[in-house]
Amino acid sequence: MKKIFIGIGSNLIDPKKQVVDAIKKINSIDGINLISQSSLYETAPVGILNQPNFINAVIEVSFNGNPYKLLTYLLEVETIFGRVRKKKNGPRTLDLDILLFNKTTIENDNLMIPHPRMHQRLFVLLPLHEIAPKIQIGHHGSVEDLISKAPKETVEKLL
Ligand code: PH2
Ligand code: MG
Ligand code: MG
Repeated sequence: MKKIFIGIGSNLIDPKKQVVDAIKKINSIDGINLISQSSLYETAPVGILNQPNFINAVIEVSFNGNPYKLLTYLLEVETIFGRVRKKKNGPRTLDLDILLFNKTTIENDNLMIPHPRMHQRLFVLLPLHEIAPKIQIGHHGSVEDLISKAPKETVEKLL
């Protein structure tokens, strides 16, 4: 089976609801089916520090199209959820990132798979590990090993 993982983040306007509703919206798209979802995690911001905490989660989906088509759908969902692109790494109502798309490697200006920073971000690795404890992240190694090497971050699993 295909292994496609999507990272979800929000830190504006009821972030928990944004994430829960986004998962429903993604699952409602023709050709995309939700296979599993992590818990929600409350995480301290990485990068720009003076912004609200995030809610993060990771989902696994099946999809019968190519990564660019999936990206197009996810950008549409971000827009529907009121995403306005102002500052790189700044606050957002919804961020949807393709983390892994089977063993596909893509490196161009519009799309990078595996996601170029996922291997060093605990707010991605911990929810990913919850639903795919054995997964490999490109040439970086296994999610387990990467968690043990990642820089410290505040990541709290919510009930
Ligand atoms: N996303 C970013 C930058 N920093 N920090 C946390 N905790 N969670 C995120 O989803 C996040 C971030 C850019 O995409
Ligand atoms: Mg992101
Ligand atoms: Mg993004």
